Amino acid sequence: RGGKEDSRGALVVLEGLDRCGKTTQSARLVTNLERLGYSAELWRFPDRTTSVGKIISSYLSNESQLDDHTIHLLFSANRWEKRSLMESKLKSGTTLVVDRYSYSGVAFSSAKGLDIEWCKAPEIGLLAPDLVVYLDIPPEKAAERGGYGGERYEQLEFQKKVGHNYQVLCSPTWKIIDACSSMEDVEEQLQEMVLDCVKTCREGKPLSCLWS
Ligand code: NYM
Repeated sequence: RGGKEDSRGALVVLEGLDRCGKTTQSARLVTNLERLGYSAELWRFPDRTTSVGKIISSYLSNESQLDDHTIHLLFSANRWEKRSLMESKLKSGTTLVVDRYSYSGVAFSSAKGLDIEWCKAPEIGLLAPDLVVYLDIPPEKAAERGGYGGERYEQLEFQKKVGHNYQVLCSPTWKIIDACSSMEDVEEQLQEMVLDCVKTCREGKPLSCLWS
């Protein structure tokens, strides 16, 4: 399945606070999709492998300082530099499971006090996800999960603001999973939602752009 010229893959985005389980779940999802015979790839933003990504990584680990607007635009540029590859992968039938996307960009930067509309602007024209799954966890619970890794933003008060911003961004089309459920429950719910979405895309749902 997948790889057929006439059917495209789905753009699936996982969002949520730090330590909500996105990374584990997106990896499991890709393994499960492949096991079922679908062509699927795991992507993540920031993509720390590019030259822009390296600047972002150094900022996140507090090795460098950048103006809030500047780093916001770099996060966005890091998505733009992957846009054409993203489009060609999807068109060739590969489903992309993306660990964080534009919503992280807006939710984190606006938690620093930047205007939300300003934050959304550079994302206009990026590919719109076919499905956004929000892994919902209270910030206090996320903080208990083995502690934060010491990167910038991994602080309870900041994560509370980010959580509020996600609520502002959340549209009725988002699917929400209780991230406090067992890993297996989350995995199962996620897979069901994604298979549904993959099917809709294969049946001819057109690709669209943000912010739609
Ligand atoms: N982050 C991530 C942003 O502030 N803006 C963005 O556009 C994206 C994609 O980077 N705390 C933040 C959220 C995370 C951090 O993510 C790195 P991860 O998933 O821990 O590597």
